[in-house]
Amino acid sequence: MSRFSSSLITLLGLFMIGSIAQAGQSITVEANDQMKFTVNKIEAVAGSELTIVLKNVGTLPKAAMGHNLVVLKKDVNAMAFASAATAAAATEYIPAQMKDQVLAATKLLGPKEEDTITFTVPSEPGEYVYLCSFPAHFMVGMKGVIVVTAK
Ligand SMILES: [Cu+2]
Repeated sequence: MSRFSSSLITLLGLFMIGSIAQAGQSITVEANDQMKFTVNKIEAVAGSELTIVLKNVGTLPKAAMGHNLVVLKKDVNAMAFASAATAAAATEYIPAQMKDQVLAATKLLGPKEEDTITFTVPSEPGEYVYLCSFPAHFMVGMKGVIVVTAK
């Protein structure tokens, strides 16, 4: 393979990471050892049912590189949530005092594990942030947004 085509593939790979997953009803998101989600934007229609499958494709141990996917309610301060989560190891990094700000959340996954969440997309259009609440992962960009459009 030429150097040109391999860099083109790299470029396409980067493009894909930022692409929009079709608003369908089941979206697979991979989490990896680089502390990234492979899907950072999901479009969904208000009031519809959405299924997100989170797959941890990494190999590092759960205690060092666990991942989850937490969907926050509208206008929740994601940075505040992530900060509080660092002290919530006992509850898989979902801080008990902020549990009511969570729309849906997967389990905390170790390497090669996966979990599926199904929830009803809010009726209010707008942007809903999702993040990995494992310590420091949100800060390095392990996050995305569900863009809810009116039906
Ligand atoms: Cu993570």
